Amino acid sequence: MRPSPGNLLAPLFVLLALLGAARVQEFVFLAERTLPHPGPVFTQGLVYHRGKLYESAGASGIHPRSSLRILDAGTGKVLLATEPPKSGVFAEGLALRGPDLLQLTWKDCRVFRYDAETLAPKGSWMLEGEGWGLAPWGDGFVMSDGSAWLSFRDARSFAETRRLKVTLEGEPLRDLNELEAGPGGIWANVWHENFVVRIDAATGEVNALIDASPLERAVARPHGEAVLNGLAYQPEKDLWFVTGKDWPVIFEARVAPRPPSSRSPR
Ligand SMILES: [Ca+2]
Repeated sequence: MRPSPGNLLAPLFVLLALLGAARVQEFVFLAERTLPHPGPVFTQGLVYHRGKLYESAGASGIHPRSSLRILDAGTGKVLLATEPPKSGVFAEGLALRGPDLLQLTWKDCRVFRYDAETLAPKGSWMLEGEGWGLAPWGDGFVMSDGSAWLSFRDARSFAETRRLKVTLEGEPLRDLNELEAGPGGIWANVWHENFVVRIDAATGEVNALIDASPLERAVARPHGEAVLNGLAYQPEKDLWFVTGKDWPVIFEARVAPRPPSSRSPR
Protein backbone atom coordinates (compact mmCIF):
# COMPACT_ATOMS: atom_id res chain seq x y z
CA MET A 1 0.00 0.00 0.00
CA ARG A 2 1.23 3.46 -0.71
CA PRO A 3 2.08 5.81 2.16
CA SER A 4 -0.62 8.01 3.55
CA PRO A 5 -1.10 11.21 1.58
CA GLY A 6 -1.93 12.90 4.85
CA ASN A 7 -4.97 14.78 5.89
CA LEU A 8 -6.53 16.53 2.93
CA LEU A 9 -9.53 17.70 4.89
CA ALA A 10 -8.36 21.18 5.81
CA PRO A 11 -7.02 21.99 2.33
CA LEU A 12 -10.27 20.70 0.83
CA PHE A 13 -12.40 22.98 2.92
CA VAL A 14 -10.06 25.89 2.16
CA LEU A 15 -10.34 25.07 -1.55
CA LEU A 16 -14.10 24.94 -1.35
CA ALA A 17 -14.14 28.26 0.48
CA LEU A 18 -11.92 29.87 -2.14
CA LEU A 19 -14.11 28.54 -4.91
CA GLY A 20 -17.23 29.71 -3.14
CA ALA A 21 -18.54 26.23 -3.69
CA ALA A 22 -22.12 26.73 -2.62
CA ARG A 23 -23.23 23.38 -4.03
CA VAL A 24 -21.01 21.33 -1.73
CA GLN A 25 -22.62 21.37 1.69
CA GLU A 26 -20.45 21.02 4.79
CA PHE A 27 -21.38 18.84 7.71
CA VAL A 28 -19.70 17.24 10.68
CA PHE A 29 -20.15 13.92 12.49
CA LEU A 30 -20.84 14.43 16.20
CA ALA A 31 -20.79 11.43 18.53
CA GLU A 32 -23.99 10.68 20.41
CA ARG A 33 -22.68 7.47 21.93
CA THR A 34 -19.77 5.07 21.73
CA LEU A 35 -19.95 1.33 21.89
CA PRO A 36 -17.14 -1.19 22.13
CA HIS A 37 -15.71 -2.55 18.90
CA PRO A 38 -14.54 -6.05 19.82
CA GLY A 39 -11.30 -6.86 18.13
CA PRO A 40 -9.04 -5.54 16.92
CA VAL A 41 -10.57 -6.08 13.50
CA PHE A 42 -9.49 -4.52 10.22
CA THR A 43 -12.93 -3.19 9.30
CA GLN A 44 -13.75 -3.03 5.60
CA GLY A 45 -17.53 -2.94 5.53
CA LEU A 46 -20.28 -2.04 8.01
CA VAL A 47 -24.05 -2.45 7.68
CA TYR A 48 -26.91 -1.73 10.10
CA HIS A 49 -30.26 -3.50 10.06
CA ARG A 50 -32.93 -3.77 12.77
CA GLY A 51 -30.73 -3.51 15.84
CA LYS A 52 -27.77 -5.41 14.42
CA LEU A 53 -24.48 -4.43 12.87
CA TYR A 54 -22.94 -6.59 10.18
CA GLU A 55 -19.20 -6.23 9.73
CA SER A 56 -16.70 -7.49 7.18
CA ALA A 57 -13.02 -7.37 8.09
CA GLY A 58 -9.85 -8.11 6.15
CA ALA A 59 -6.72 -10.01 7.05
CA SER A 60 -3.60 -8.07 7.97
CA GLY A 61 -0.45 -8.57 10.02
CA ILE A 62 -2.21 -8.99 13.33
CA HIS A 63 -5.37 -10.48 11.81
CA PRO A 64 -4.42 -13.71 10.08
CA ARG A 65 -7.90 -14.30 8.64
CA SER A 66 -10.71 -12.26 7.19
CA SER A 67 -14.05 -12.38 8.96
CA LEU A 68 -17.75 -11.68 8.83
CA ARG A 69 -19.73 -11.09 11.99
CA ILE A 70 -22.95 -9.81 13.49
CA LEU A 71 -22.83 -7.42 16.46
CA ASP A 72 -25.57 -6.20 18.76
CA ALA A 73 -25.91 -2.53 17.77
CA GLY A 74 -26.86 -1.61 21.33
CA THR A 75 -23.92 -3.19 23.14
CA GLY A 76 -21.32 -4.02 20.50
CA LYS A 77 -21.37 -7.64 21.64
CA VAL A 78 -20.49 -10.22 18.98
CA LEU A 79 -23.56 -12.37 18.29
CA LEU A 80 -22.22 -14.52 15.47
CA ALA A 81 -18.96 -14.75 13.53
CA THR A 82 -17.60 -16.71 10.62
CA GLU A 83 -14.85 -16.64 8.00
CA PRO A 84 -15.06 -16.53 4.21
CA PRO A 85 -15.57 -20.00 2.70
CA LYS A 86 -12.27 -19.74 0.81
CA SER A 87 -9.16 -19.42 2.94
CA GLY A 88 -6.50 -16.80 2.33
CA VAL A 89 -8.81 -14.16 0.87
CA PHE A 90 -8.86 -10.51 1.98
CA ALA A 91 -12.47 -9.57 2.70
CA GLU A 92 -13.71 -6.11 1.77
CA GLY A 93 -17.05 -4.27 1.48
CA LEU A 94 -20.36 -5.67 2.68
CA ALA A 95 -23.99 -5.15 1.65
CA LEU A 96 -27.32 -6.54 2.77
CA ARG A 97 -30.16 -7.18 0.33
CA GLY A 98 -33.21 -9.13 1.45
CA PRO A 99 -32.06 -12.36 3.10
CA ASP A 100 -28.53 -12.16 1.70
CA LEU A 101 -25.27 -10.57 2.74
CA LEU A 102 -22.70 -9.95 0.00
CA GLN A 103 -19.02 -9.71 0.89
CA LEU A 104 -16.42 -8.43 -1.54
CA THR A 105 -12.81 -9.51 -1.70
CA TRP A 106 -9.95 -7.14 -2.46
CA LYS A 107 -7.89 -8.95 -5.11
CA ASP A 108 -9.33 -12.44 -4.96
CA CYS A 109 -11.92 -11.87 -7.73
CA ARG A 110 -14.77 -13.27 -5.62
CA VAL A 111 -17.99 -11.98 -4.14
CA PHE A 112 -19.34 -14.25 -1.41
CA ARG A 113 -23.03 -14.57 -0.62
CA TYR A 114 -24.25 -15.57 2.86
CA ASP A 115 -27.54 -16.10 4.64
CA ALA A 116 -27.86 -12.87 6.66
CA GLU A 117 -29.38 -14.65 9.65
CA THR A 118 -27.08 -17.67 9.99
CA LEU A 119 -24.03 -16.48 7.98
CA ALA A 120 -24.16 -19.81 6.13
CA PRO A 121 -22.41 -19.47 2.74
CA LYS A 122 -24.74 -19.44 -0.27
CA GLY A 123 -22.29 -19.41 -3.17
CA SER A 124 -20.20 -16.79 -4.90
CA TRP A 125 -19.75 -14.78 -8.08
CA MET A 126 -16.56 -14.00 -9.92
CA LEU A 127 -15.42 -10.39 -10.05
CA GLU A 128 -12.92 -8.66 -12.32
CA GLY A 129 -10.55 -6.20 -10.72
CA GLU A 130 -10.38 -5.05 -7.13
CA GLY A 131 -13.28 -4.94 -4.70
CA TRP A 132 -13.33 -2.16 -2.07
CA GLY A 133 -16.74 -0.87 -0.94
CA LEU A 134 -20.27 -2.17 -1.51
CA ALA A 135 -23.82 -0.99 -0.80
CA PRO A 136 -27.30 -1.77 -2.06
CA TRP A 137 -28.52 0.77 -4.60
CA GLY A 138 -31.75 0.79 -6.60
CA ASP A 139 -32.49 -2.73 -7.78
CA GLY A 140 -28.89 -3.86 -7.32
CA PHE A 141 -25.62 -2.73 -5.80
CA VAL A 142 -23.03 -0.01 -6.09
CA MET A 143 -19.35 -0.90 -5.73
CA SER A 144 -16.06 1.00 -5.38
CA ASP A 145 -12.66 -0.29 -6.46
CA GLY A 146 -10.26 2.33 -5.07
CA SER A 147 -10.47 4.50 -8.15
CA ALA A 148 -12.71 7.52 -8.78
CA TRP A 149 -15.27 5.24 -10.43
CA LEU A 150 -18.30 3.52 -8.97
CA SER A 151 -19.87 0.57 -10.75
CA PHE A 152 -23.52 -0.40 -10.47
CA ARG A 153 -24.21 -4.12 -10.32
CA ASP A 154 -27.11 -6.40 -11.13
CA ALA A 155 -28.60 -8.01 -8.02
CA ARG A 156 -28.87 -11.47 -9.58
CA SER A 157 -25.67 -11.79 -11.58
CA PHE A 158 -23.48 -9.03 -10.08
CA ALA A 159 -22.75 -8.00 -13.69
CA GLU A 160 -21.87 -4.34 -14.18
CA THR A 161 -24.79 -2.29 -15.52
CA ARG A 162 -23.43 1.28 -15.31
CA ARG A 163 -20.30 3.20 -14.33
CA LEU A 164 -20.13 6.60 -12.66
CA LYS A 165 -17.13 8.90 -12.35
CA VAL A 166 -17.06 10.69 -9.00
CA THR A 167 -15.85 14.28 -9.00
CA LEU A 168 -15.26 16.98 -6.41
CA GLU A 169 -15.38 20.44 -7.94
CA GLY A 170 -14.81 18.87 -11.33
CA GLU A 171 -11.76 16.83 -10.34
CA PRO A 172 -11.87 13.02 -10.06
CA LEU A 173 -11.97 11.86 -6.44
CA ARG A 174 -9.90 8.71 -6.09
CA ASP A 175 -9.63 6.14 -3.31
CA LEU A 176 -13.36 5.83 -2.71
CA ASN A 177 -13.68 3.03 -0.19
CA GLU A 178 -16.50 1.88 2.12
CA LEU A 179 -19.94 2.84 0.81
CA GLU A 180 -23.40 3.37 2.23
CA ALA A 181 -26.77 4.21 0.71
CA GLY A 182 -27.79 7.20 2.79
CA PRO A 183 -30.08 10.20 2.62
CA GLY A 184 -29.45 12.27 -0.49
CA GLY A 185 -27.03 9.96 -2.27
CA ILE A 186 -24.20 7.47 -2.00
CA TRP A 187 -21.98 8.11 1.01
CA ALA A 188 -18.33 7.07 0.84
CA ASN A 189 -15.19 6.95 2.95
CA VAL A 190 -12.12 8.19 1.17
CA TRP A 191 -9.15 6.00 2.01
CA HIS A 192 -6.73 7.62 4.48
CA GLU A 193 -8.89 10.73 4.89
CA ASN A 194 -10.98 11.77 7.86
CA PHE A 195 -14.02 12.88 5.90
CA VAL A 196 -16.92 11.25 4.13
CA VAL A 197 -18.44 12.41 0.87
CA ARG A 198 -22.04 12.31 -0.32
CA ILE A 199 -22.25 11.57 -4.03
CA ASP A 200 -25.08 12.43 -6.42
CA ALA A 201 -25.87 9.02 -7.92
CA ALA A 202 -26.97 10.53 -11.24
CA THR A 203 -24.07 12.90 -11.92
CA GLY A 204 -21.25 11.59 -9.73
CA GLU A 205 -20.74 15.04 -8.23
CA VAL A 206 -19.87 15.25 -4.54
CA ASN A 207 -22.63 17.41 -3.08
CA ALA A 208 -21.61 17.23 0.60
CA LEU A 209 -18.51 16.71 2.74
CA ILE A 210 -18.91 15.34 6.23
CA ASP A 211 -16.00 16.02 8.58
CA ALA A 212 -15.26 12.96 10.71
CA SER A 213 -12.25 14.47 12.48
CA PRO A 214 -14.10 14.90 15.83
CA LEU A 215 -14.55 11.12 15.90
CA GLU A 216 -11.03 10.36 14.74
CA ARG A 217 -9.54 12.70 17.37
CA ALA A 218 -11.39 10.79 20.09
CA VAL A 219 -9.76 7.48 19.11
CA ALA A 220 -6.35 6.22 20.13
CA ARG A 221 -5.39 4.91 16.70
CA PRO A 222 -2.93 2.03 17.14
CA HIS A 223 -1.08 2.48 13.83
CA GLY A 224 -0.99 4.46 10.62
CA GLU A 225 -3.31 2.14 8.72
CA ALA A 226 -5.98 2.41 11.42
CA VAL A 227 -7.98 4.81 9.29
CA LEU A 228 -11.64 5.73 9.17
CA ASN A 229 -13.52 2.92 7.42
CA GLY A 230 -16.99 1.77 8.32
CA LEU A 231 -20.23 3.60 7.66
CA ALA A 232 -23.69 2.29 8.42
CA TYR A 233 -26.88 4.35 8.34
CA GLN A 234 -29.58 3.78 10.94
CA PRO A 235 -32.79 5.12 9.37
CA GLU A 236 -34.97 4.70 12.48
CA LYS A 237 -32.94 7.35 14.34
CA ASP A 238 -31.34 9.14 11.40
CA LEU A 239 -27.98 8.33 12.99
CA TRP A 240 -24.78 6.80 11.64
CA PHE A 241 -22.55 4.08 12.97
CA VAL A 242 -18.97 5.07 12.16
CA THR A 243 -15.76 3.21 12.91
CA GLY A 244 -12.31 2.52 11.52
CA LYS A 245 -9.76 -0.22 10.99
CA ASP A 246 -8.64 -1.47 14.41
CA TRP A 247 -10.54 1.32 16.16
CA PRO A 248 -11.49 0.21 19.67
CA VAL A 249 -14.91 1.84 19.46
CA ILE A 250 -17.83 2.29 17.11
CA PHE A 251 -19.48 5.70 17.24
CA GLU A 252 -23.17 6.32 16.93
CA ALA A 253 -23.12 9.80 15.43
CA ARG A 254 -25.38 12.43 14.03
CA VAL A 255 -24.69 14.61 11.04
CA ALA A 256 -24.82 18.30 11.93
CA PRO A 257 -24.09 21.45 9.93
CA ARG A 258 -20.41 22.34 10.18
CA PRO A 259 -20.19 25.30 12.57
CA PRO A 260 -19.22 28.56 10.87
CA SER A 261 -16.42 29.00 13.42
CA SER A 262 -14.64 25.91 12.06
CA ARG A 263 -14.97 26.98 8.44
CA SER A 264 -12.47 28.96 6.51
CA PRO A 265 -13.58 32.53 5.80
CA ARG A 266 -15.23 32.90 2.43
CA1 LIG B 1 -21.60 0.46 4.71
